[in-house]
Amino acid sequence: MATASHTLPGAGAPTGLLSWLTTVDHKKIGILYLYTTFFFFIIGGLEALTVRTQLAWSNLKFISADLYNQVFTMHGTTMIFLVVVPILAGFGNYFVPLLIGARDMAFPKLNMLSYWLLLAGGIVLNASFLLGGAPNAGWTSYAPLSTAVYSQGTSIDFWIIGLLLGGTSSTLGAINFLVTTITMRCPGMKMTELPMFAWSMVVTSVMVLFSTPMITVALLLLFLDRNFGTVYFSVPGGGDPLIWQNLFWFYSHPAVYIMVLPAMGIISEVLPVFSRKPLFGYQFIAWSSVFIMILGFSVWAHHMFQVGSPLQVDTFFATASMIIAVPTGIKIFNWIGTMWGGALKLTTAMLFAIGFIAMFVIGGITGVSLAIVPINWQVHDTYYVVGHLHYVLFGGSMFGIFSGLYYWGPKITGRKLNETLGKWHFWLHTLGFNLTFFGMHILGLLGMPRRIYTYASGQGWDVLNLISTIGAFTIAFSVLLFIVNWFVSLRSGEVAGDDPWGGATLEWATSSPPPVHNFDKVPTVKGLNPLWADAHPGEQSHY
Ligand code: HEM
Ligand SMILES: [Cu+2]
Repeated sequence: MATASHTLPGAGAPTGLLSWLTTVDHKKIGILYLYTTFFFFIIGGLEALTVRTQLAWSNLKFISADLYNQVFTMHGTTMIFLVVVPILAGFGNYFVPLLIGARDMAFPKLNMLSYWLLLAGGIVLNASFLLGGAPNAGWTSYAPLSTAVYSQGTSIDFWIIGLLLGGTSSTLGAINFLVTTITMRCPGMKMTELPMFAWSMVVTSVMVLFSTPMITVALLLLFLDRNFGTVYFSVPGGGDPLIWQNLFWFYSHPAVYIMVLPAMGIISEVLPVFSRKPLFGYQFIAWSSVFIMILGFSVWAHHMFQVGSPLQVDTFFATASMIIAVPTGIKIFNWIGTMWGGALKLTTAMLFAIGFIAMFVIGGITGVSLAIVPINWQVHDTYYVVGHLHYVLFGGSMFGIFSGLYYWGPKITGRKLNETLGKWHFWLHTLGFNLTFFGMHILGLLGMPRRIYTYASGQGWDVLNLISTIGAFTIAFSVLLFIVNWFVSLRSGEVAGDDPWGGATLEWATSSPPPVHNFDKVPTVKGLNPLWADAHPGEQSHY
């Protein structure tokens, strides 16, 4: 970054290590978030490759069973708590103030603290590998498996402390996003006319504030059980392990939306720009997020159909889980409506946005099937679930994140990414993704349990597993292309200029990268697409 910045706007801003360590500028904090979380994405990806190598064929012993448990636990934990949740906060940090025409976040120092807490959480979690063994009870760490009786040593304590740090980081971040959007919008911007990404960060932040306390409580109780002799989760002591499951999922189901709503916000910015049309059905997309937020709090027990709840309880959660597909469907139709009849420009950012829709629909459909109790009983804890969750979190969130990196990367670095390499990345990524995860649904139906270390031959599982492993290495190769592209473009990519894509929102009204104070003159806006209205005065009329 430093090498090229002197030729680009935004020079004059202090650089050097100290400036990064002490920064309270939302853009620099955003960059720190993005680089840190991408680094964890690489770690989580290497863990995934390890898991896939171990599972490539029956009866392999690539790593020991004990290490396998640590690696798959750290893979899931890392991808969720150190990659997808915080990378979206990183985008939020960089872009929410720019999108709403503000000079910074409301609480810059709190913002800095959020970042450092996240980094501390990541270090604690990963340090466990060197300090007696990494967490090994799965990313859900169900009690009683995770209690001191069954998990001796300190690995689960590292998990608890790491997650508490990450949770505090995301709570502070949520407060900051809410106060920033409520109090610091530029003149003329109504709360109900926020750019969709900023809106999605508002809704997400409300979810974070209501859900994170639940996992915080669960983690603290587990810590007490493990270290101070309490018995919250111990049946012989009069406790109940289901308390863990309820508290954990009361956070972790909403967390699915915490991980996907901002990604939906990103593609809601990208699709209109490359369709050359305003976002179709803005109000529908905006309010369906709120509907998802509310319903998202009443579906958690669809992860617990096995625990022997009364029929009425299961019916309630099954129904609520199916209803939540409706607002999601509304969004999908409106995105298609945005593209319909548009002058589509299939840039890499646009391809990833379209890929998001296609993959997320598959994940949504398998999700609805999992909400049907008898099906759930059949495929619970099998690879069907692993297939489903990756279509949602990888096909959804990660595709949205890559779309955002190609779309907003030029704003951050001042240079465009190479589109040819970008397209190679997209197609290999999508091919590899489907090779890796589609067959998992079939493996699940064939009875392959999730989280197993190895399996016997002759069950019809070998070939599908081999294909999945080949797919995983294909994804890894495509991500390598992205990394090369990013660093090469940083040095010698085409200079982006203020508005390389003909965007409609305020971040494109300032230089790339923006100056420290973002806007020389705080803009005044009217309507949903301020720059678009300037550039195409007539075209706003059909909106
Ligand atoms: C290269 C890409 C990836 C590959 C090849 C991959 C592969 C896998 C595999 C094989 C498992 C099952 C492990 C087992 O049950 O033994 C797994 C679990 C999981 N993965 Fe991934 N994954 C990838 C990316 C991601 C991403 C991007 C996310 C999240 C955003 C994610 C989240 C999870 C979670 C939450 C689990 C569950 C872990 C558990 O059962 O406790 N993965 N992954
Ligand atoms: Cu759920």
